Amino acid sequence: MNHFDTIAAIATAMAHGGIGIIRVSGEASFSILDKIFCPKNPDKQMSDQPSYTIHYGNIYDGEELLDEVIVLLMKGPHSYTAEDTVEIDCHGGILVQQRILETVIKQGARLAEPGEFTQRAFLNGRIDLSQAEAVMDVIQSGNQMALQASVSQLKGSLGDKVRKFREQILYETAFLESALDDPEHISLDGYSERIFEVLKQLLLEMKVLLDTFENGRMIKEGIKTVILGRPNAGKSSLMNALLGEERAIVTEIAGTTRDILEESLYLNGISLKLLDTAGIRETEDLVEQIGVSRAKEQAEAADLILYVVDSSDKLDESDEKILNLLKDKKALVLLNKSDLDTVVTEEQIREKTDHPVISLSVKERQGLKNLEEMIQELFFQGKISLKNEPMITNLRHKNALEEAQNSLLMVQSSIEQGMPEDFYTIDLMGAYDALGRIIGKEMGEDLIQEIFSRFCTGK
Ligand SMILES: Nc1nc2c(ncn2[C@@H]2O[C@H](COP(=O)(O)OP(=O)(O)O)[C@@H](O)[C@H]2O)c(=O)[nH]1
Ligand SMILES: [Mg+2]
Repeated sequence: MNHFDTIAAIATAMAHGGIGIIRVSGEASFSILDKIFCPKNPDKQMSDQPSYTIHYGNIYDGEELLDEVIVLLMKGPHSYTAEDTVEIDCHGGILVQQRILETVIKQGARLAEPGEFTQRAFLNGRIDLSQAEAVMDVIQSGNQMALQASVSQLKGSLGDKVRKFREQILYETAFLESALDDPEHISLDGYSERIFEVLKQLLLEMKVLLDTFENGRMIKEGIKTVILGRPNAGKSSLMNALLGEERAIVTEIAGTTRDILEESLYLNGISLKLLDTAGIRETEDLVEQIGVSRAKEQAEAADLILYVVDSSDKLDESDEKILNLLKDKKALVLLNKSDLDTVVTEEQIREKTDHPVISLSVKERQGLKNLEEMIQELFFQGKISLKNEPMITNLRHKNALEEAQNSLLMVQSSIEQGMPEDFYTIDLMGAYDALGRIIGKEMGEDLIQEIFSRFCTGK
């Protein structure tokens, strides 16, 4: 257990609300409370009270009554920070919270840095760094799936997996080292073949984990969904229909949308970053030309393309160009305006592309539900079941995991090239250290500081 000074901060949002919470953590938190808190029964000393008890009373700054509060006592190590912690629940005014905080500080606490409570939980060994980072992700989760992924990481699913990898690597390194030190008693005969298999299995598991990153990123940031199509196909109408509001201008004039419009959409537990674009066609209009080239750029970076076709109008060379943009992409072809006499059939599209085709009428609100289900299906096989499987949602973790992967690949190639065994250990340790950074081992203090500084105050 480390010994730190006592810190304090307002933990609730800096706005007027029902309740405000001032959080105090560190060795002096109970004694500070005794100096400013007068319980209903004035004979009670807070420092003598058992952990996990709640007490009613008043907070004073000297003689001045500040507020009527209840206080929560949590003794270390069974608290968020693993230190003695006090939470003062006061009325949720900004001024009253600030006054109480000032009083706490006057009595010897220091104002906490952003993320410092969580940092202490980490430094005191209650949680690893991946869990600490998950705290922030939980707070910032914008959709149900992101929340599930963050909570799973908070519970330690990623850290457990990483520790398992590390244990295996350490075991092999230790074995190698002892064999090299004591060749008379420990034989390395056949070891290269054996460790090669171990590495193969490890690399496979790492790949499975790395492959979750794309989904993880999309869950966290939203699936970048670009609506493409010829002018007047109904792209802006689709955008509006999905959003449930008249966000984009819709007219029967081709070339209405020229710039990219971006909106977030929350769909059955997942988030879409929805982009409406200018219709793709050959045009003399300069502004429209820019719009078209922007649409193409967006299409390249898209996670998903919704290609809207006006099925009442026959396909032309612009459609061929768009179909080209869909190659190697996740895409759905939407045959819109099914309420009109249609000339483009599903079969016709299927001859040109393997992407799923849906007939719909945005105007009549027909087929939209089907579209939403298809999107779910396309990305998450329709299921939202990542409750216990660890997932990578954080770029820092991804980079560390890739570094570990590369180091293990180096070991494999040393084996293949018939290098002596002592060559393996450096890269094994490289992988071990890289993995360690995910959970906050083998990491410089400045980097750790950097990570926690992105937190909010009071957390
Ligand atoms: N009949 C019919 N008209 C539609 C449908 N969807 C869009 N439209 C009309 O098609 C025209 C062009 O729509 P808009 O959304 O601006 O197309 P965009 O150029 O692709 O953005 C407008 O007059 C819309 O009302 C549909 O499903 N059926
Ligand atoms: Mg439009």
